[in-house]
Amino acid sequence: MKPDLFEAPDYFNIDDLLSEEHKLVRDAARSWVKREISPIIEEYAQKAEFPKQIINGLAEIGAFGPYIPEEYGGAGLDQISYGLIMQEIERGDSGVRSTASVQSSLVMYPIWKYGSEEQRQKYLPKLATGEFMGCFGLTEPDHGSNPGGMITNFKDKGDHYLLNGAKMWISNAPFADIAIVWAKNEEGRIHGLIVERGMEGFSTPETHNKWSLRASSTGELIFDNVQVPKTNLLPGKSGLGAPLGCLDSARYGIAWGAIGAAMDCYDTALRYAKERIQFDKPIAATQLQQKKLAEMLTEITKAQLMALRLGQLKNENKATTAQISMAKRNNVDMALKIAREARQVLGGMGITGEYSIMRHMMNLESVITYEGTHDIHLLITGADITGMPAFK
Ligand code: TGC
Ligand code: FAD
Repeated sequence: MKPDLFEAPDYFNIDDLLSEEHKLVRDAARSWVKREISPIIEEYAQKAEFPKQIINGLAEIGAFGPYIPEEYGGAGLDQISYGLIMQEIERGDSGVRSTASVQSSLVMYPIWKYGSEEQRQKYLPKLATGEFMGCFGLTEPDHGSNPGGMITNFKDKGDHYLLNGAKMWISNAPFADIAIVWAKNEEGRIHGLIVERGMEGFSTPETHNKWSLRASSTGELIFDNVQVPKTNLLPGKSGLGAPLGCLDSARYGIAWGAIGAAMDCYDTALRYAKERIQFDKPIAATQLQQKKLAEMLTEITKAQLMALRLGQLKNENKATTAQISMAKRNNVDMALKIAREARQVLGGMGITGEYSIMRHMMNLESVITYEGTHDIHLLITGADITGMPAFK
């Protein structure tokens, strides 16, 4: 792969709106990605393997629980810092950002928000350092966009719960130490359970043959009469709103992360267009390539402003689910379109692993599907503006 010469576009001087802390956190993540991710990521994506050696580094840049309070081992940062970290990691690879998103927003967040004090003390500090890795099981083979229909269930057996069912498409599942599993009780009410690796009847087979997020490890969660201690139920919240609340946090991070992938594609295409000579001049001097590059930068700038404003609203606890959906949908779609355009700027070279663009493009096909598909986010916006949900 080519050396990482990334220079971040900031056409509207958005850096001027960031605090010194934001810039320090962002720059630390940016240098780490250049040093630790860029040199290895193509190889790991090609061999479809998660580079486990980066876990310590992710913890060191604050990617595991950036906004979790320091008393629980988190970095105690604000929501804009969280977004900036996700942006920088996804600039390297969406699959690596997935690992950080899941650990922070889908594992640490529910333990922090819905867990008991004992659960917080037991799990959060170890999740923050990466000593424990987690995954989040909501999706099932027959219930993806409609998680409320889930059939995974648990029964009260007096001194423990008995868990049965299966989850699929679960990021980090094959190596996770713990899983936050969403299941229905005997009354059909959804609860979160902390399931630990090693519990009898719990297995996590890996999902192979992915053309997307190849550097992220995806798997199933299978529960065959798993005895879960009663102390492992998250007591603070039940109902579908509990997992959906976690998704708000993760989707917010993706709205920032996708900008990172888009910036990398734009920057690569711009550099290539200036250097590539055809018909005795750089292709950057042609109107058609300039149209592509100018439109990419315009869309990146709009997405940056949307993410920053959403971050301000999140910091004030004012961001709504529908606003988060709009930003996730817009920014991932923007990134995928830019990846496709940028790939064309590179001609044949664009399909090779010498450059990051094709990997970003394939990754973004997952990002536009997980955490709520492109269609589902449009329907969330539609429901919000009309008051008439059209899901069912
Ligand atoms: P609906 O009737 O709308 O809502 C059910 C209950 O939930 C409440 N609620 C929320 N609460 C908190 N936060 C939110 N964002 C909430 N959205 C809804 C709602 O008020 C209601 O509460 P109550 O008390 O009245 O019961 O539910 P619905 O069944 O009609 O579904 C709505 C829909 C389609 C929007 C929802 O199911 C949805 O978002 N579906 C998409 C599923 C999804 O996003 N799955 C993601 C799985 S995790 C993943 O992909 C991780 S990838 C990680 C990585 O690698 O980065
Ligand atoms: P479906 O729900 O079957 O949707 C198929 C198509 O139908 C989509 O285009 C959808 O938009 C459309 N559709 C569905 N309902 C409607 C409707 N009402 N109106 C119009 N169109 C509709 N899940 C987890 O729980 N944890 C994870 O860690 C996780 N990681 C993932 C990692 C990867 C790589 C991938 C690909 C997925 C992951 N997921 C995870 C699952 C992901 O959240 C689901 O794939 C996603 O929610 C969509 O569900 P589905 O694949 O079953 O598609």
